[in-house]
Amino acid sequence: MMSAVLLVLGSAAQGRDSVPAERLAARRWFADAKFGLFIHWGVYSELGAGEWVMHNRKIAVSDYEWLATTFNPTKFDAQQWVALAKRAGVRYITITSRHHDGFSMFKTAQTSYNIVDWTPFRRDPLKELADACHASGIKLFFYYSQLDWHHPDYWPRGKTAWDNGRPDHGDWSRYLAFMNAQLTELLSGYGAIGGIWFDGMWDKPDAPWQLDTTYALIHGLQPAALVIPNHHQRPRPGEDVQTFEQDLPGANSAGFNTSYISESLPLETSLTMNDSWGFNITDEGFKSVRTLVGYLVRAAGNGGNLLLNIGPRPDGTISPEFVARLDSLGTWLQTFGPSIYATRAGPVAPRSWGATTRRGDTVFVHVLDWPDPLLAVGPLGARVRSAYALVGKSPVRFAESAAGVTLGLPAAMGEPDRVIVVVTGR
Ligand code: FHN
Repeated sequence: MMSAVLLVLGSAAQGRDSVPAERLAARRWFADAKFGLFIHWGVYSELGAGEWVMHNRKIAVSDYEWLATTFNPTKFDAQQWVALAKRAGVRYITITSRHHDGFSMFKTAQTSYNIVDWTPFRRDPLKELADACHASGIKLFFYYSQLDWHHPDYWPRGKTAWDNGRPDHGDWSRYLAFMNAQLTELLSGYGAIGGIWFDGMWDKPDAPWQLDTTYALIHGLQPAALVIPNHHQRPRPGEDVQTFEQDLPGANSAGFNTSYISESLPLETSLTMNDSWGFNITDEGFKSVRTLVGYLVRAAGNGGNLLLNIGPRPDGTISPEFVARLDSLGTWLQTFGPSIYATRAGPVAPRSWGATTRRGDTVFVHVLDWPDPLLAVGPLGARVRSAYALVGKSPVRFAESAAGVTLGLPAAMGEPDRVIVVVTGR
């Protein structure tokens, strides 16, 4: 009896979320992509104190509206941004179309509070970026904040920005209609879009967000567009990727994420390159290239992507610290890309010494941190046919036992990752 009920419930749940072939293909593309560039850029960049500055400094809506009238990123050059992304080896860009401050970084008919109608800049940077991305084969995703510190209909308020002069009333259904109309614009006026990266629902997780309607709208407008929700919860029907913030899949050192890991959806980790998302002029906590390579490798070893963030300056330029690290990662990927792109999690879960990735019968053993000449990797689930160093192709000694495979490592030369290619088979 019980199993019959479960069967019925199971097929009902599947029926609600039956995924068409083009979206499944887009999910596979996403899982192959492995490396994306996150961009947080908006009016907040002007104050050089991160994207939460409006909330943190309790800036009144009227003052922030004035600040927005001065936003004029005359040095913004979409081609240069995309050229940097290309050099870095990223396969997609995810950019803030509207962050929690409620300012639209694109031309929208839903409010004049947007970069074309409200600022002296008068250009739509998302359109320019979309054109440059399409020309260079990089997919563009739009970050879209469901939380809004400016819109009067974002009511009742959630956990944030209580003291900024908004009215104590509003019409929630009008707010949802506003969001859906903006999403329609983003999915209609910018060519093929990779998907929408939602954020901010955590501000009031129990509000009637009517996600089914919004997700159906997105998938109806662009059937291959992915819905990526940063709500820090288990994925729901209609969602395509499980994303983790500042942590590898399943980890929760930042206090945001759930420990649940989807077994069917692609995974992603979003990460700041220093300690801020939006431009922060005093933040010098830049991660080293070695650390960033480690994140990329460990994300891939967990079966996920790394979405690595930059916060461009208010004039549209990108600080040299970001540029240098992206260039170094791109150089690293030129050699080590085959052990990252289009791989899936390897047979041995990430360890303190490193991680494994795999493509078909080939397992890539990534040795990030191991001082000894021998490394007991563990069972690979198949016999080893051959093993060699990815760089130089020199053979690597190996021994197999009931406990798994032990590798004789090439000497460390100070590189962030020693990659051993292990060819397996029956
Ligand atoms: O509040 C935002 C934050 O500003 C940033 O956009 C990050 C990116 O993952 N997400 C939110 C916090 O969960």
